[in-house]
Amino acid sequence: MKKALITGINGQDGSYLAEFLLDKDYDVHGIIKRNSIPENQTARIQHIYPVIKNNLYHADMCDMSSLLSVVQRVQPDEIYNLAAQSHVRVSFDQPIYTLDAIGRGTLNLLEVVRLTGATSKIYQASSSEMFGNSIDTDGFQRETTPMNPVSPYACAKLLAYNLIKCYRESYGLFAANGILFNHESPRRGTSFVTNKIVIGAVKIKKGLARNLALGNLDSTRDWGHAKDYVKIMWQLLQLDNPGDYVCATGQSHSVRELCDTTFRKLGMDYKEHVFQDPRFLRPAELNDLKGCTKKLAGVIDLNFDYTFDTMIDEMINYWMEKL
Ligand code: G4F
Repeated sequence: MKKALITGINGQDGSYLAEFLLDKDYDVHGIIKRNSIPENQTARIQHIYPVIKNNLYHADMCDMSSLLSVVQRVQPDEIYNLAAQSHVRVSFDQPIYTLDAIGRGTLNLLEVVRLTGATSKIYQASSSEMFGNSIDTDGFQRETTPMNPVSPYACAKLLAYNLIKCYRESYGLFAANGILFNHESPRRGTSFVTNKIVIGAVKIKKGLARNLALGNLDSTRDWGHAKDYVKIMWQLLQLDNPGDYVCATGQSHSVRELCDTTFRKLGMDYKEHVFQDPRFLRPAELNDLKGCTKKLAGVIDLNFDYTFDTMIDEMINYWMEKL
């Protein structure tokens, strides 16, 4: 039985990945940051809690000794580093913590593996945010596109990305970067734009709210489904050699289009409800993201279960029932 350790197991991606690995008969372990309300930390993994409850550890990416203790205890075959301060706008409010959790946190993990001589393969959750506003002439971002981060979050992710490459090349660690474009689901944090729009629209439909305040409506994103993407994380660690791969759908939509689609599916017009609130604008914006997966498709069979439309449908159905 293979052992996997997931940092951030209680996040959107961590929870889907844990399910996926349990289905593959992995012994799944996870790191959780302590919170004074423990239920908040396990909300996304309640359904698998009975199976993994003895494999959950309090640790923090900023506390190397806590990582050392977990890695020594679990001796994982595979480590998935998904923990982060993952909100781009918040990274402007908490730049130092964001850098610590993502940049130094990844270095802490790499040093634990190197110094203990562990043979664990490492997956790093790298991000399309690292590209900033660089776009190739064909409109896509790919592995060779220059990386010009425009937020503290993206700067921290780029540091972690480079550390993964550095430790792979310097020490021969099996360390892979998945450069994931935006990925969503009903489990997405409610302050990210997709879930914020779906929840806002459902509330308006049910008469629980009248309006929805958003930031920039003109940026475009390449939105895939988190469940499709966790499978890729695992596949990257099953390759003969570690590498760095873009994971995306290759299609982009604007935030405005997302509003239009969501409100229309609920029989409403977003223009009557959505307004712009400067509080949700960012000091610097990443305008357009669209990923090219040619390199990834060269090493694995790429087929996604969800489309943009079926993903929005799933999110709407979830919140129509829940609210
Ligand atoms: O949903 P978002 O907050 O995601 P963002 O900033 O693209 O980052 C997400 O994807 C990255 C991968 O590319 C991850 F690395 C990162 O951890 C995170 O998961 O915002 C998407 C777009 C932005 O252009 C933002 O300015 O939506 C725009 N937006 C407009 N109004 C808003 C809002 N974003 C949020 N969160 N809230 C708004 O009210």
